[in-house]
Amino acid sequence: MASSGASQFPAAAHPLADEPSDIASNINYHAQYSPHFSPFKFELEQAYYATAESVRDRLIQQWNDTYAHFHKVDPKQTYYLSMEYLQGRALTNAIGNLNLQGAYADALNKLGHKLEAIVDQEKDAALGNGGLGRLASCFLDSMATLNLPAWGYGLRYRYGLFKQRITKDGQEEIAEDWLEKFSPWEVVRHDVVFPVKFFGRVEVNPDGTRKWVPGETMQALAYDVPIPGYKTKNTISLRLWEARASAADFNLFQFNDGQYESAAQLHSRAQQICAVLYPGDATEEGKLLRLKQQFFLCSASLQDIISRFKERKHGKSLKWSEFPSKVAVQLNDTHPTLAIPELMRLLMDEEGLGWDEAWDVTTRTIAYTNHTVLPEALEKWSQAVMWKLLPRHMEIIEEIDKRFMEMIKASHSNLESKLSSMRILDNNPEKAVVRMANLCVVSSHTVNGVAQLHSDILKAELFSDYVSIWPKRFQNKTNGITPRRWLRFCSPELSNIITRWLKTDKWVTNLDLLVGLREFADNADLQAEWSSAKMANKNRLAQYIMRVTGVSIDPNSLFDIQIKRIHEYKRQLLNILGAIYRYKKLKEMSANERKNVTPRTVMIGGKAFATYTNAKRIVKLVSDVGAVVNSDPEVNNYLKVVFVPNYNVSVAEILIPGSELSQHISTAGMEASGTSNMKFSLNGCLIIGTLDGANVEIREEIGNENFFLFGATADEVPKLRKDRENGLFKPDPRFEEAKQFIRSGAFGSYDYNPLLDSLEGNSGYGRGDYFLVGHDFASYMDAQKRVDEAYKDRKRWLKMSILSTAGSGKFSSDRTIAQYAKEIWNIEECRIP
Ligand code: B1H
Repeated sequence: MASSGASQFPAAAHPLADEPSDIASNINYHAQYSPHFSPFKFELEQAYYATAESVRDRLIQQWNDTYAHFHKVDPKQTYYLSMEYLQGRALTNAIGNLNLQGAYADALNKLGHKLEAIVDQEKDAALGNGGLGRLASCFLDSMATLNLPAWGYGLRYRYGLFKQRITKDGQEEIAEDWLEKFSPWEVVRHDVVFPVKFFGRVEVNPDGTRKWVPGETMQALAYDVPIPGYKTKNTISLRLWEARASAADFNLFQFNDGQYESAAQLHSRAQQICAVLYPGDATEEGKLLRLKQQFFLCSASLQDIISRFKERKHGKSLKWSEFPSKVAVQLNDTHPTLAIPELMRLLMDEEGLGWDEAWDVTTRTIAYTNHTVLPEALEKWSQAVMWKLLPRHMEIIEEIDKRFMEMIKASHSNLESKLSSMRILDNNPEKAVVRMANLCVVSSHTVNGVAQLHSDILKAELFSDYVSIWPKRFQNKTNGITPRRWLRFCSPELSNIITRWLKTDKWVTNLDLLVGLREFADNADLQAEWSSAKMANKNRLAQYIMRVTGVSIDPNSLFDIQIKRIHEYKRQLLNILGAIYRYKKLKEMSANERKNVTPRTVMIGGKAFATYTNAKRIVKLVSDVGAVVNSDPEVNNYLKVVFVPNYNVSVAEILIPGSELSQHISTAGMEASGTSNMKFSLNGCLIIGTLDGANVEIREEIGNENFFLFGATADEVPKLRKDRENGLFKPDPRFEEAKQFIRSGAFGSYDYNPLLDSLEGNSGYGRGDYFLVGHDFASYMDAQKRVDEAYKDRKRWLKMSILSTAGSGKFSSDRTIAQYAKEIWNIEECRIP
């Protein structure tokens, strides 16, 4: 690494060799000399930490080389700002990316351990809620693999996403302590610390400029997580900020006076900032804390970015107009919107730029990704709370709003009547708010949606008025997933088959090569291999289900999976009502009739937000249905229903490779993209789904005939809702029968009425079947019939499965990130020699 001080940074002490015996001695070294436990223990846990540390040694070497190279070349860099990262486990991924699977397995064998058992020791890093967080993690993997000069920025939450336990009452949430012992993957950078300010007031300087006098100052301390690329030395950073108070803020006088709590007040306030991922925001206190988190991420990251920009001038004079040619900032949804006023403030108040210059730099630097059109997820912050926490930023936001209005009046007077909804500030006296999405659209050079349909809806609906002002600002970047974690490493069996048939493993970084499988889709040899790999994955999944639920499932049945956050728009209710109807029909059949039925195992997993009551009722209903069905000897050879507890990244890595059918059945127009649909289809799993989000593009790629389509389309939805309100909806008798069966008490005495009532009546969100479960039920059941028929024809099913994988090339996050790099960030590869 380049050294700026007098002394030279030491060269690598000794290069790390790749022989199993060298690796084993390195693991031994860590077990002895990086002790975290009492000496002389080398059980699974100790072996995991020592193994991880030996891998980390290699990553640190590559990491330093990458940083030094970026420093020397000084390319334009991308900074990805996200409140969420769902990293999952790191060990298998790191060993795989280093291409040392075999060597590590051998080394551990020598030490009396099995690699599979070692990797299972690791806790998931779950610093995210769902798709948006996992997308950020897939993006980091692709940025490293594509050798892009990029950084991820986030928060180091003490407690990530809760652990879900299923009890007789349904879901129970438990704090998940991913740092209980420590994480071998993070490196604290004691020299990377920035002050982050809150509260206070704004003062006017003698020259008329403005100055923020904060009421509270915290320190942001950097923890870096290495992100290795696949088969490249480039290793980039995920920089996670932790909040600290400084020693000077500890009131020794009060402490000595016995006032222990007030003595350490600032310290405990600092701890709260990164204590938990997305604390419930129902209370005023909770809202303030979430806003503090968002600002903490934005302020610390921008100070870091600016200091790097200054440091890399290499003695040349600072030209702020060049900032956007060195820095691209991507906002992962509106959660880091405060980066906009904070960059303006830093440039004006700290660096002395005027408004116009600062605005030019800011708007050429920042780009915004929208991930949802759901009204309740569009962030609106109370102006009162904002004035209190960030008075200077509110001044800046008011000025942006004012200038925006002036611009409309001056040059787009046709839009004047739309101003009240286009403005950033909503000054409704009942509840004055800042609309974060509007602030992002007005202040970014590019706004993108995450799938074609979603981007079209953004342009036609949510942001339509802005499109006429800035037609070129709006883009689509269809999401993607990393083929490393989601095929190469989670299903080595299938990966090896693919490599053998394509005669190359280049598909791992060039996923389009999978189309080469198409010509063999009918080949009996490939089908036999495919089938046995799938069966191995199904067996592994069945063992897992047995271990965590005690339910025995038959690997010869059709494995049907829906895993995602529990939400009414994702319609787990449609799935379970379908399973309930299936169960009822099985009960009515004779033993002989049942013999024609395709046996199924329906697995549903996902977490419900702790205060989302209807989502929790759905979890309870699925578990109750499972309890009844699975213990019914008459039918349980033909149907099992399992609620898979504590769905997370590692569980997905077991479920997805073992799946045959997966459900992506949201009300059309509501799921922005979905990304698990891509993971399933990449793993040769067929999709039953609506024309929503990325399903549309998946179906285009793999072919209509390989996709079980049903349901209303996005443009039909508004009229169907109207029709319902006008009493024009005629429910399918099967739908009525399934609901009635629940009401009859078939699944116990729990009160499901609120859930069933949400499907009744005729108006309103959360009532009157807003999500159109009733409307889509008939076509859903028909599509399920087609699934059952198709599964009976083994060859046809295997062919469809192979064609799913073959058609999934487009959904690599490498493709997505290459498009962001070229079409939004304007950055290029910077590979270390
Ligand atoms: C997505 C979110 C989200 N969209 C608010 N929006 C949050 C909104 O903590 N919050 O306040 C957290 C997350 N998440 C998802 O993004 C979409 O629903 C998926 O369809 C999409 O695939 C994913 C990635 O783009």
